[in-house]
Amino acid sequence: MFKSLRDKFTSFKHSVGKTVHKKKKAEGIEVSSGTTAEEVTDTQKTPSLSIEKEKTKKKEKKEKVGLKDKAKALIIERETILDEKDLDGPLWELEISLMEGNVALPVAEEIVSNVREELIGEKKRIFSNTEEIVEDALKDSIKNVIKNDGPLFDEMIIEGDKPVVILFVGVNGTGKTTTIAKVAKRLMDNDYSVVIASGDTYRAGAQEQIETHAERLGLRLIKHQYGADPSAVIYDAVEHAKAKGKDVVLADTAGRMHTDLNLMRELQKIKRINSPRLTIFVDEAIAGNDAVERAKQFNEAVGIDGSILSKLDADARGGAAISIPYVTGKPIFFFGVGQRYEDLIVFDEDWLLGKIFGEE
Ligand SMILES: Nc1nc2c(ncn2[C@@H]2O[C@H](COP(=O)(O)OP(=O)(O)OP(=O)(O)O)[C@@H](O)[C@H]2O)c(=O)[nH]1
Ligand SMILES: [Mg+2]
Repeated sequence: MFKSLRDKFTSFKHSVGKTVHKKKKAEGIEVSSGTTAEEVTDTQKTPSLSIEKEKTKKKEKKEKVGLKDKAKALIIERETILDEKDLDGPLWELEISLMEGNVALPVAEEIVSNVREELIGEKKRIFSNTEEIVEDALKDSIKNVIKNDGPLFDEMIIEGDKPVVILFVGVNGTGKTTTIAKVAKRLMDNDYSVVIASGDTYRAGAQEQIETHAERLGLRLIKHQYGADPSAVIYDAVEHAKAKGKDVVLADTAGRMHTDLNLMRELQKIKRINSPRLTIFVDEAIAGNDAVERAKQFNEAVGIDGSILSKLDADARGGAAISIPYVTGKPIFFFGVGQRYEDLIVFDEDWLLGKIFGEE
């Protein structure tokens, strides 16, 4: 998980570290040549002193010059670390690396620009290690692109009028149905009552698949015949939930391409009729930039409130996790990290940053 991004960030840290080191070395030479002239002039003023006195004086001067050197070096170090020109190369490499890690172009540009801003002109950090400075800058930049100040999933369930209707949408095979089962399990573990609407009346086997999950979880499933209007199935599930005082309706839908206008209209109709509290876009992390593009298109066509990114366990790159919140302006609520019901992780900035920068 995130191995590729982690490796790329490590290489960026080394690259900046090397640049700083090189420049320090170059400017260090400048410091010693600057102090020699002063030393020579001072020594020339003391030809008549006795040898002993001369020795003591020289020692004192040496110490004085040493301190002066250090002070100068420190000032130069301030300037060394934070030079825009020096960072151009590493930042360019970073941008390429981010794109190779499946980070979408506008997101990569934003991260690079944030990192540039953080690294240049910062004087308070001069005493830290360069790689730490760079890692902090990267972390802050990523935090900046994934942050969302909206309400959390759990808050919306607690505060929403019951039944809270949640619609799951996305392209084929990305994990919608499995994710519904995972979310249902999580809600049940938190003492919410759940009804599932079998809104995929299109794909052969879809109804049996979700029925199996409902049976395993001991949940009521509302379904119609294959070919039925999904809006009507979901409507019935909502009516059932209202009648039985259930807390949450989780509505499945058939997978569809974002480019299929008719099927997108069908989702708009489902939304119009059932007014879901949340429309959640589900996609798989391994789809990388395709997932980012689809998230954007579903958001534009149907309007999403957030995403769930499945199959993070199978994704070595990780770019979609960073890109989707930025590109849609909507949060990621959960990550799917396996095929079991408990393989659902609540989105958390620190967890994500820990995975990207940690040791796995
Ligand atoms: N490794 C892994 N596999 C997952 C995850 N989520 C779902 N899957 C698997 O992905 C496959 C497709 O999952 P579904 O839930 O059927 O996907 P869907 O979006 O409902 O598919 P359609 O209904 O055909 O559009 C199944 O084999 C799931 O077990 C996950 O987080 N990690
Ligand atoms: Mg499905």
